Amino acid sequence: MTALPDGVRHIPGALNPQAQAELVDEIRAVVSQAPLFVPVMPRTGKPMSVRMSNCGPLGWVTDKERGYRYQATHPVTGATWPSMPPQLLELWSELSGYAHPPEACLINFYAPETKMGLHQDRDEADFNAPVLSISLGDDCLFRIGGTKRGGKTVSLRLVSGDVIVLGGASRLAFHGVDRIYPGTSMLLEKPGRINLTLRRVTVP
Ligand code: MD3
Ligand code: FE
Repeated sequence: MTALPDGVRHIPGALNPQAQAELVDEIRAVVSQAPLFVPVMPRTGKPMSVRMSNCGPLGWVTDKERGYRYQATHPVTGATWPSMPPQLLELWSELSGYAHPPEACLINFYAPETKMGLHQDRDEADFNAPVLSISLGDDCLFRIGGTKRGGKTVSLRLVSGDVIVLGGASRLAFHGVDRIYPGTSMLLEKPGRINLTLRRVTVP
């Protein structure tokens, strides 16, 4: 039994199967308006393996020239992001412990071979707000460490319906996704995983 780093709260089964299915329908509707795009690394232009979209007033995007940032419009269509489904706003008010609404919901889609390397999330102006993550579809192996690269890390299997809230000391922790376990969930039509991260971007 390994303890999670300070500030990490894991809520297994926070969403029941019906709530998960409803959320997947909402995300499908979002992605039909705001198609998944291929994020690329700043400067090198190297594509990441995860596919992304967003909903809410702001969305996280990245490209070769301008790098990581939040903006109000889709990088390909130029349209403003679809609004955030009410279910997500409710979950945030129940679980975040933060008095102001989230501004961005980043949608990460992981096909079976996808990984996400260890990184910190520091493109937001407000680090006092936690990040709330929702897992849907296949299980994954998630890893989180401390605020310095190369420190000790702990691994955690995240299952569809799980929520993790990353606040306090963990808000600037290094974290990543080492692997997806295809075929562990029947929620999605195809193997893969969706992760939603709700974030406050600006200081209220
Ligand atoms: C720990 N997403 O979008 S969610 C990301 O499963 C990201 O898609 C992963 O890392 C995913 O940036 C992990 C869990 C998570 C999200 C944000 C964090 C963990 C975090 C911010 C700070 C510390
Ligand atoms: Fe992250």
